[in-house]
Amino acid sequence: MSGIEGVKAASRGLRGDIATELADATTPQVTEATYGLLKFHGTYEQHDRDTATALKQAGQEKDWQFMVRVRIPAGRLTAAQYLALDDLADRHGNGTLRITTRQTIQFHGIAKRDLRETIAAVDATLLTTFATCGDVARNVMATAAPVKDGVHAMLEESARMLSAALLPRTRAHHAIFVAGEDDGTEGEEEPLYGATYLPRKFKIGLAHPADNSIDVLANDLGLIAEVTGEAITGWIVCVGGGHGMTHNKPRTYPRLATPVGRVDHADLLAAVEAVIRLSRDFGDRSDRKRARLKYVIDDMGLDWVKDRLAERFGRRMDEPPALPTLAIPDHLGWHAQGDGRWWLGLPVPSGRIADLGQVKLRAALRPVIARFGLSPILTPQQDILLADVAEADRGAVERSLRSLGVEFAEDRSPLARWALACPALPTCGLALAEAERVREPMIGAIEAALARHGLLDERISVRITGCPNGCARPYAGDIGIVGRMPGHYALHVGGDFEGTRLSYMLHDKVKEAAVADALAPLFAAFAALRYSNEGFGDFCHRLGRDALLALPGPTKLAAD
Ligand code: SRM
Ligand code: SF4
Repeated sequence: MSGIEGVKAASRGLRGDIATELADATTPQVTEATYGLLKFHGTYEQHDRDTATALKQAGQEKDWQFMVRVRIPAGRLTAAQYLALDDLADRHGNGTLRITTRQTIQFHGIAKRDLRETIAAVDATLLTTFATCGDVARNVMATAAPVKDGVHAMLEESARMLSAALLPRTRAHHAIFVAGEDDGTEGEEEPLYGATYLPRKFKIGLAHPADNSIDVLANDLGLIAEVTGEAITGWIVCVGGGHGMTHNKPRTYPRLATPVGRVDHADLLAAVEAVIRLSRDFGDRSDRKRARLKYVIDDMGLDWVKDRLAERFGRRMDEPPALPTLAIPDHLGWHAQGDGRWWLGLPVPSGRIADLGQVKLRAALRPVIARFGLSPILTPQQDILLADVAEADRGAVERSLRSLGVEFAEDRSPLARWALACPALPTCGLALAEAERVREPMIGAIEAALARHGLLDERISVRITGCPNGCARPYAGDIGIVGRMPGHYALHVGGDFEGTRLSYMLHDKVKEAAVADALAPLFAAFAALRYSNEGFGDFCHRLGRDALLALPGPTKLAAD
């Protein structure tokens, strides 16, 4: 068993020594066991990696700090919740809110002494940080589009229902972070999770076939709605998705979820619990690198999985139909909701809501959301939708945002609009290279390469991560740029925009400044040889790695 299994078992329902350690003002850090348990409560201990070396040389402590993540099913916030979170970013955080690729908000830079108060303040908004990290079912994703029809209402409602139903039963979170003390109990029973919770994180996403913006097949459990008229009548159950892998360790790999069944809408929760129990019972608890459900599926085979699922569901699920065609609509810009109101989708580079130079996005969002009573929705593309804008207010909303330099979708190229980048340095302890901080120059260089071939208006997705864990889902989409070592990236191509095919690695260890050069010959070939309406990822898939490598182009891309 890996070390954290013992910590979980002895934790009295995720209490451990958290309360005592948070109350200890003599150190800015926590112990390893408490670090592991705190994740379940929604926070990671980190340090500022930019200053670490200088502080060490000066014989000083690292700048220890915490990241806090909020659980926001389907990315839905009320105006009041958004404003409360915005306030916290100044009160205890680093002055930014960061929209994540799973439709949540993260705060960075929180000191240990402020951790309890920060988490309590989030919980006071009727959101929670509980079960956003750790070995449990995380934030439940669903399409962000606030279309006012029966199907979208059911998607949102299902995400909220699952999110609430899958929260662990322990009262530890409330006791420690809201009431402010360990209640001393031995721990409550966890009917779904059991005493040691899951072997690993567990991710759930709900998609409409016409809107796979959540990348449904990247989830441990992806559910695709079966739509009949104005209602969702059933779900295709797809299991075993995930992106995490380790460079040079082929026993770890990204995988798309596989359809294993179909259930009626009324059985949604029972089906989800059955899949969670499958992961709970068979995930590898000795090796956290191979503990995700995807490895159980591949190691044991689909027939075995269906049998084990039937035992946990109470009967066999219906055989799944062929996967429907999945599409990804553009949620940015102005869209009619269908109830006389509008939503405005704004691009947020890397999801970082901040005031940067002339672009004062954070300062602009606050008054607009408050004055017009807008409902913010966070998207899996790290963007924000401002919903419920009255027709008469559209001009005023736009003017107010523009006055503080906010960029609209039409101000950015399609490439920039669809690009994702994970936080990486300086906060992520696992980052091997930069991501968020090189997003703009990298996108700029790729835009220039596209422009040379008349491709600037192409809808191409680029996903940049600082390491192979895949937090910006780099192995789906058209182009994946994956941190390999400082200043160097593995370049992946050949996935598809719709998230239904994984990419392959074209080049390893490409220098940061050479990423656009490595793509340039591909763009030239794409412009000359593509089929009409063929996407860039589809083109790279059709030609294949060998043909792409044979294209004339720069030869010196990689590190020495
Ligand atoms: Fe992630 C770990 C950030 C979505 C796969 N992820 C981390 C940590 C907590 C680093 C750590 O363990 O010390 C990162 C915190 C960095 C920081 O400074 O904030 C981190 N992951 C993120 C976010 C914020 C990226 C973003 O750009 O928005 C996303 C938060 C989602 C949320 O709100 O819940 C985020 N992470 C993802 C996704 C995408 C998804 O789920 O759709 C993936 C790929 C899918 C998957 O799970 O396989 C992902 N994160 C990982 C992994 C690899 C897991 C694996 O099975 O190997 C790790 C490393 C780990 O768990 O050991 C990781
Ligand atoms: Fe950190 Fe790697 Fe995730 Fe980026 S992909 S946030 S570097 S763990």
